[in-house]
Amino acid sequence: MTKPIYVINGPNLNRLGTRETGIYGTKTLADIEVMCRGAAGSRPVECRQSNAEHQIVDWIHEAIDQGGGIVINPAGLTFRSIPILDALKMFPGPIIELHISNIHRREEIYHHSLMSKVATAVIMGLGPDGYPTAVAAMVRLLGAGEPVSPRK
Ligand code: DHK
Repeated sequence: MTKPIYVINGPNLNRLGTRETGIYGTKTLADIEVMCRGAAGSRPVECRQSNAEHQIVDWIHEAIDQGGGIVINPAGLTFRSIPILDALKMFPGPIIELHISNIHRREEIYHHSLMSKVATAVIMGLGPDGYPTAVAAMVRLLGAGEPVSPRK
């Protein structure tokens, strides 16, 4: 069975479409899920969103057991969550950290991601289009065989 790509979204991203549309655009999370499934082609995709840190940790554990790769936008937890960082450290496959906005052009509180040090790659500033871009890159990283991860 082909291992799925986990697309995990953090707090407040369930409000996409109406949330600060000047920064995050007008696409909803449902729109983004359709874009991710299109970019994944035949590879299965698990799309999840939670405002709860523990739930995101649990989904990363699920991906450790069943997933091939993780595309994650931890949103506001990017800069604070050591539990999410610790969970990602245990994931054996490629990880793409994703932000809709370019966090380096935002306020100082958004500048220092805790996650980038364990990510295979970081994509930011492409708006909602960053999601299918990340999924397509993950499909290539996973290729047909074993995940290729410089993290090893
Ligand atoms: C989303 C958020 O919710 C913010 O807390 C981050 C990120 C930026 C994004 O650009 O996707 O800082």
